[in-house]
Amino acid sequence: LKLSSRLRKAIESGTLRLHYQPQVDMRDGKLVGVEALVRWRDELYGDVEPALFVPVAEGSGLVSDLGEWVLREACRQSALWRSAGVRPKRLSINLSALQLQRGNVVEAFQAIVRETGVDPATIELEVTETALMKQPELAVRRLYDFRRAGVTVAIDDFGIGYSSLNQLRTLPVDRIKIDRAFVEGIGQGGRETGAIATAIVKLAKALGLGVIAEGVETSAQQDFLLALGCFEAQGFLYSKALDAESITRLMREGG
Ligand code: G
Ligand code: G
Ligand code: MN
Ligand code: NA
Repeated sequence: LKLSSRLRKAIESGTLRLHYQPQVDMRDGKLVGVEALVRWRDELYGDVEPALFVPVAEGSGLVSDLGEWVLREACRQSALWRSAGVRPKRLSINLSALQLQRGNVVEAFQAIVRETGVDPATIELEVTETALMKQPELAVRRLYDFRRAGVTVAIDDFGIGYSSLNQLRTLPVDRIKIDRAFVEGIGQGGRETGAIATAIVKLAKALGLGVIAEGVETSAQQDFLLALGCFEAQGFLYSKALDAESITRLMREGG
């Protein structure tokens, strides 16, 4: 059976899962949010990575089904956390390029908000630069619509795509996520050693945008970013993505 048919079955039968990677304030290690990351364990193929099956979904007409499943599940979980009194301040959800272009994506999200009772102000949508470049006018219009629905927007994997700096000035975004490729370079010697991360943090500050570093794995990287005035991070130094129950425990502990 083809991967796309198995994926369709997984979406329909509810065997996908969301894990949540902590986002921390590096100054005190406290949780400032979580990013939802979809997980799929197939009986035949084992764990299939989203980097593999999200493109499969996009190529086989499953993008809305998968995207809406992720949105609904994340919002449902956020509402659960709120009723348990442990709500994270921010829950980031990835939107694929094609998903952003779909005509009904904002309405679908609003329906999910009504259905789950989630506070949209706690939701942040992550879109990649590449997604914004595909059909820029359409993408920008969608982001404005999403923001009117009450969410914030982050540009994911910033620096590796091709968005122009001029476009960034006019985009309806709230935060930049420094791609982990530029965090990796910090403290490694060679030509780059954090130059691009430095430039991105300066750019974010100059434009009045928030900034968060991805893929922080060492305390040397953390110290470098803190010295730049980049205070938020995700990465294996703090935590990999965890299941919802583990996040609940973390929040109860005040982490
Ligand atoms: O968690 P990690 O291997 O698992 O994620 C790999 C890639 O898949 C990342 O680029 C991440 O943004 C993307 N990804 C993870 N979850 C989702 C999702 O729910 N929707 C979309 N569109 N991409 C996702
Ligand atoms: O592209 P996006 O940022 O949405 O994807 C997140 C991806 O990055 C996931 O695959 C996640 O497992 C991975 N990831 C998270 N933290 C780290 C890290 O510190 N190092 C590395 N190498 N990967 C990470
Ligand atoms: Mn992301
Ligand atoms: Na990213």
